[in-house]
Amino acid sequence: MSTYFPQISAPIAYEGPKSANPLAFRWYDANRVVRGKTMAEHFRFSVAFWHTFKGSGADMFGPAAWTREWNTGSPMQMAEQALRANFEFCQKLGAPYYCFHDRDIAPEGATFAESCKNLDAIVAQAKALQQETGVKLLWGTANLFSNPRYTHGAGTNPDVHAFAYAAAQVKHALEATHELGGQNYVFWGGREGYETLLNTDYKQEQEQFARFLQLAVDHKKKIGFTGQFLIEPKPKEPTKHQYDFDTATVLSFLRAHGLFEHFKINIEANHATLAGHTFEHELTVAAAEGKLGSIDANQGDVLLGWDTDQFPSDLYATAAAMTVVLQQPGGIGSGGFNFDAKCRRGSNDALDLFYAHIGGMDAFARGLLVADKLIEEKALSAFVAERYASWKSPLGQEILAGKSSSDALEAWVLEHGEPTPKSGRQEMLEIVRNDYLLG
Ligand code: XLS
Ligand code: NI
Ligand code: NI
Repeated sequence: MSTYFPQISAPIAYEGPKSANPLAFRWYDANRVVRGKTMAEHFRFSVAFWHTFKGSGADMFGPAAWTREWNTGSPMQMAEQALRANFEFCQKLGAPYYCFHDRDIAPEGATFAESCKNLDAIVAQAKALQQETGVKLLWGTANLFSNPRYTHGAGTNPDVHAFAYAAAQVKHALEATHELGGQNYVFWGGREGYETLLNTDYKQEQEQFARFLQLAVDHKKKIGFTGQFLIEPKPKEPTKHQYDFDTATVLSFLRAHGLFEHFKINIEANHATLAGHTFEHELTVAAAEGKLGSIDANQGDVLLGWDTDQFPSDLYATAAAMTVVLQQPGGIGSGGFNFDAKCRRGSNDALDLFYAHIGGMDAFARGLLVADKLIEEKALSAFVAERYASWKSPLGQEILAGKSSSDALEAWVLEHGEPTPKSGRQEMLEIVRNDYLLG
């Protein structure tokens, strides 16, 4: 195999918290067992092909700023080289999975047929490389947002021609994912939303979108794809208002259209904050319904309001996230932690890709250890359980069992008078949390 990362001669090793080597793990020890599972099993870390191998450092104010050795030659040569770089990178990093969009692993052709042909050729090579390296596909997806044909959306496009094109593209991307043994397939509604209601039939677009997803559900069954379908909410960007706004919105949409059983949620940290929530909030909403399917592990910047897709380094956020994941039966299940994240424009060296992923994996591993201890010692949960203890009383049990009535509650209040608010002890709990994070 050719070498795109000659600076890294051996797989990144676990050296422990005292290590001074930035090219080593301090916390992520793949074989360490936590709550009956190895760290590798808890996380199922994945490299996002688009950022890591197609990212160029370009932004709104400047073009590509990075030179990547695999980005030379014809579009198909570049695709083959980037693919090889991906497998070399995953192996050296120790990431067991990768994720892709159809159009970032293979170039768009002059016609739909040519695009399919390009994708099939790359999929055949990816299959061989997966076998050779043992690196697997966490999920595939279709890019339904970059090409100008999707300017007004894909499944929600006012032109049925564009809808049909998008459906055909999803069919092919799903088949590619199936061929590669992908464990999930993701729907991120890149331009499924609107810029202005002046030209938009909201109800019509909602119905179209449900049909779009149903077509994929039907095709999944037809080809025997047993992977999990995931929807990735995001409130805005690129459109002003996107239909998959947040987890609660998506779950309600799925219920309303008879699609609930077919999908779980892929939660991206930066999308959560764009929606005005925390990462932990979105994970909690999904897990409450057993719908936390997978995670796009990144973070935003509190001083910038957009999807900056930074690598995760905030230990408060990773510890909170892992507390939710650990408490969902089966944890992340057949999903994983995909680094949908990119280096800053100034981090222009291919080595930065290693630092970025190592830092992200360590941030989550450390979060896992903190969460494990918090849960084990009931550091927060004992307080929460006590806070709700009155619901265990006969009155609480009757209400929850649906055996109470407004009349009965009125009589009860007349007899018992005023409730007394107890302290929620937020500041005390923040001290406890800090003890665990720093301890
Ligand atoms: C964009 C999304 C995208 C999805 C996959 O903001 O995060 O990268 O994860 O289409
Ligand atoms: Ni994402
Ligand atoms: Ni994103």
